[in-house]
Parts: sequence; structure tokens; C-alpha cells
Amino acid sequence: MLDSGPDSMTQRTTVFPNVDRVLRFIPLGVEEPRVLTPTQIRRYNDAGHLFPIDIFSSAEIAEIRAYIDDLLPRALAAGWGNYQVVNWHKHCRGIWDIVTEPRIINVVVDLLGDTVILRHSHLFAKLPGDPERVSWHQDASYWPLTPSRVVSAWPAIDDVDVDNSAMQVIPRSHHHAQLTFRNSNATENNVLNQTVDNAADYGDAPVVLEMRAGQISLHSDWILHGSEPNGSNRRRCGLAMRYLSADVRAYDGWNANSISCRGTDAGGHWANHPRPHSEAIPTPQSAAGQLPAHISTFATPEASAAALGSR
Ligand SMILES: O=C(O)CCC(=O)C(=O)O
Repeated sequence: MLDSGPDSMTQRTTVFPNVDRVLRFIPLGVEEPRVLTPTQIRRYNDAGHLFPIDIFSSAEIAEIRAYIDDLLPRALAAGWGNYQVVNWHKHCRGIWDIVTEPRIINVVVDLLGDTVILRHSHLFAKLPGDPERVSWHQDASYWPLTPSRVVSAWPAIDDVDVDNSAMQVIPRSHHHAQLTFRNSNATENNVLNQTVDNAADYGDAPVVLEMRAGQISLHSDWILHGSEPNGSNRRRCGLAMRYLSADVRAYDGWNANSISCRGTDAGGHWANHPRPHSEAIPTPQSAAGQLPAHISTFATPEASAAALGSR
């Protein structure tokens, strides 16, 4: 947990006081969806999430899992933490292929329209016995984007359930737009660094996004969500992939890591990283400054490697 300030009691509403942003949920959905049904689009807009959606066959996801099984120990050996595989679509061909998977983009097109940008990717590999949680938060609160209208797709790389701490959401909380939050405190073991207190007050009862490997969930950048420490002896790995339409604007260089996945970014605002040639992972030194400040350094590579061994 990266404690980003001395005070974890103060309630705040922004970490970007100088950026003028449209901070509310904007309903999504195209008129003639091709993959999602109108009912599913309504459910996404009403509840702020949608799951499970079948994408990868069991053979396909087994191949992806084998790829991650190889990548993760290499990342840990290089000095990265298990929550620090961020934007590796710029370096690793296999990650690029997942985030640009046409069947996933087809789903996202039904929500965002014909132009889809992947803004960033983040592997959430919760290791067996992993003490870290993801405290209740709203993604939009972390990102200097306007209007904040991001769809996250989260493919389950392992089977995810209550026991290995699947992600949970507070349905309908996205209708509240920006909520107050505080800096997380060290005892929370938060992977990130914001915490919304009393999350249950802002929507329906929490829903656990239990899925079979190969399925994806979708969630709005405004929905409250998080996950508990992993008390099981099974890994719980998913790749969070953040999509938006090209008309969204990013500040502070948050347009630098993207891929234009579908359609044309007429304004050229978003970077368009090509498919990497290899699986070369970055060294922590060469990537200095590229990791967003809210990604924890709490899990040491040593602790991660020890836990990984028990998978
Ligand atoms: O994987 C998790 O436990 C949390 C992921 C998350 O916060 C996100 O995808 O926005």
C-alpha cells in the first residue's frame, strides 16, 4: 500500500483539483448492438456492471493461463510486484493480443460505439494466501479523464469465486458519480491508495463477480468495487483492461499508453502502440516513472514468489 499522504482520515473528492472534468456516469450503448442484447445494455446502465460474458474457450484460456504462468514469475524475478504488471501490452505480444481480442472489442463496441481505445491494462494477480485487498473505490476517481466514461473488461484467467477473492461490486453505486474518499491507511493492505468508507450505503448488496476462466465481466468506472485478501491456496488472476471512445480527453500524459483497437482516432489524441515483436518484459529501472503512483509496492517480489510457489 502506497500511503499517498500523511492523513488517511480526511475525506476528499478529487486528486486532480486543477483538471476540469465531467464527473458523472453517462449511459452507454449503441442503437444496433451486434453482440450484447438491448437487455444486457440496459442492465449495464442500471447496475453498472455486466457478467459473465463468454469469450475464450477452455482451450484458449488454458493457453492464456500458461502464458501468464510463464510471464508472472519472470516479472517477479525482474523485481516487479504481482500488482505491477501495468501497460505491458506495450512490451509483451501476448498481453497485446489479449487486450485487442476482437471478440472482447466487439462487446465493448456495443457500449462505446465504433471507435475503441484501450487506455491501459493492469494484471491483478492475487496470489494464493495474498494478504492484499483492493479497497472499495471508483476507478474514475484515479484517472484524469473527461468525460469519465470508461468500460473496464476483466477476463478471468483463473476460475474466480468467493474463496479466492473474486472482485465484488456495489450495484447501482455508479449513479452517485464522484463519492468522497480518503487515503487508504497501511493496515488495509490496499493494492491501490483510495478508500470509500461505508460503501454498502451507496447501492444494492455487494455482488461477487464469480466466473469461470475465459469469461469476462464489464464494469463502469463509477461503480464501487474491490476485493478481499485471498485466503485460499488458489491464484485469482484477471487482466483489467480499460476502454474508452476517442472523444474522451486525458490529462497529465494519460493518453500515452493506449492502443487504438477499433475505428479511427480522428483527433490523434491517443497513442497507438503497435503489436510488440517479443515477450521482453521491461526492467523496473527502464520503466521508472511509468507506473501510476497509486499502484502499490507493498507486495515484495520475494513474498510474491513464495506465494506463487504454492499455486
Ligand atoms: O481485481 C481486483 O481485485 C480489482 C480490480 C479493479 O479494481 C479493477 O479492475 O478496476
